[in-house]
Amino acid sequence: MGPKGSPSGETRALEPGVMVVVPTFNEQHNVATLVGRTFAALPDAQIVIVDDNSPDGTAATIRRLQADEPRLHLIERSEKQGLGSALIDGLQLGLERGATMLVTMDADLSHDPSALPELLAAARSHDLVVGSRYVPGGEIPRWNAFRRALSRGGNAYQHAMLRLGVKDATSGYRAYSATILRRLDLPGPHLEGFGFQIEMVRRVKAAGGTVTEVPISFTEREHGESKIDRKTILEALWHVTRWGWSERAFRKR
Ligand SMILES: Nc1nc2c(ncn2[C@@H]2O[C@H](COP(=O)(O)OP(=O)(O)OP(=O)(O)O)[C@@H](O)[C@H]2O)c(=O)[nH]1
Ligand SMILES: [Mg+2]
Repeated sequence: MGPKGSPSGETRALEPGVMVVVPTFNEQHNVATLVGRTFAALPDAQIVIVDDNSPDGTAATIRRLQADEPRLHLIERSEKQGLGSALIDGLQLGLERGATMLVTMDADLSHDPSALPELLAAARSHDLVVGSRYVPGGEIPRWNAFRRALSRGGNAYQHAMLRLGVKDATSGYRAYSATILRRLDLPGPHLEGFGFQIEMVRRVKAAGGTVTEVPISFTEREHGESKIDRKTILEALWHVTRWGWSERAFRKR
């Protein structure tokens, strides 16, 4: 781990296998439930929470849970540094600890841990499995029209520009094989908002990895605030446009 944070929690006695990476910023009302449901779904997995010094005391809640839970780890970073770098730090910890499959999952219970076994089953034959709202069987029961339009619009745009062959490239509920992550040579330059998710699909495909989607039901958060903002949307929009045009220019040459 670099100077940004240090992991805590004992792992030596545990079998490396699945590491579930969960970034948190002000998720105090969600993390305990999330941790409980995740271990219920995957008793052999380990979880790493990557917290950016949440003012609401999310890290203190995790430290309390760690007291009798050796499968739970915590990376504490000194300030809010964005979703992308939080995920990278968690994935790198998982690789360092010898995990063979690495899951990323939001802390706000939008991603139902009961879908984990299905995600991991698909990850046995693919390098990246995306939990998808837009394949048959996927759904978002309680989203308002604005969020639906934003997500649909973003995915239509990434498809038009990049042709990644993934219907829900912005979904953060995923499973990666350690093999493909090692090939990506993390961290590398990366985005910080949800554009990070699109970027990771590109990186996996560019490295020769296989990608598939499994349907998920995405639940709107009940507690805490969304961190999505205009800067995040513009960052993604700008980079997708830039990647799309540079790939077109490259093909023309
Ligand atoms: N460590 C860390 N975690 C973050 C940061 N920004 C967001 N997160 C976490 O990343 C996950 C996704 O963020 P959300 O705010 O739920 O974003 P979203 O799902 O696009 O928005 P909603 O659908 O409105 O919830 C959550 O677990 C957040 O707590 C950050 O800067 N640092
Ligand atoms: Mg959310």
